[in-house]
Amino acid sequence: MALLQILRYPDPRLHTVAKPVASVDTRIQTLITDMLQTMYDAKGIGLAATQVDVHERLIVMDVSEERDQPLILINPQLVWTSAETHLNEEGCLSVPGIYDGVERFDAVTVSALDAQGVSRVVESQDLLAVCIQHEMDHLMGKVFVEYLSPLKRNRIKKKMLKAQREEAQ
Ligand code: K1U
Ligand code: ZN
Repeated sequence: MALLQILRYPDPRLHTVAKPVASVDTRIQTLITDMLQTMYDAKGIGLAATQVDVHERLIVMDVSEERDQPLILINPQLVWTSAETHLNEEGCLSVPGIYDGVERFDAVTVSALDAQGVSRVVESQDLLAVCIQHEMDHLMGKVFVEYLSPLKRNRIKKKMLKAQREEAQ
């Protein structure tokens, strides 16, 4: 197992569009193990491969209280979205310390492969639905701050760059 480095906004690699996973092999299974460890260590509820600089369509999540219900989505596709949307408070491990509201579908259904390469359909609502939409955005190279106003986004960008400069000293 290994802890992976999480890219920090505004790293341009976060805007890379991920390619489909070609084969669910031992390389992908090792990546899943490492991404889960990285997500749990960072106290996140989700992590997209994009955030660890791997540009393939893979997401790990766990929204359970006990942190014992990992969910793996490989090559996820949205197959249904609810008519209703809500503004939800979101955070991001690539934008530490920043939380803001994003409008998301209340419920979504995705089809994806699981960690064994078996095709599954996952129905979600509430926090899991929000997390799936947030992580699928990462796979398209989109970070949640891009839903915010240019003014807020620029402030966040400056704050992140300042924190990264201070950390490097
Ligand atoms: O993708 C990521 O960076 C992980 C992100 C997922 C996420 C959190 C909240 C809403 C949508 C997506 C996080 O895990 S941020 C940290 C966190 O644990 C958290 C923050 C706010 C609410 C719940 C959890
Ligand atoms: Zn994120």
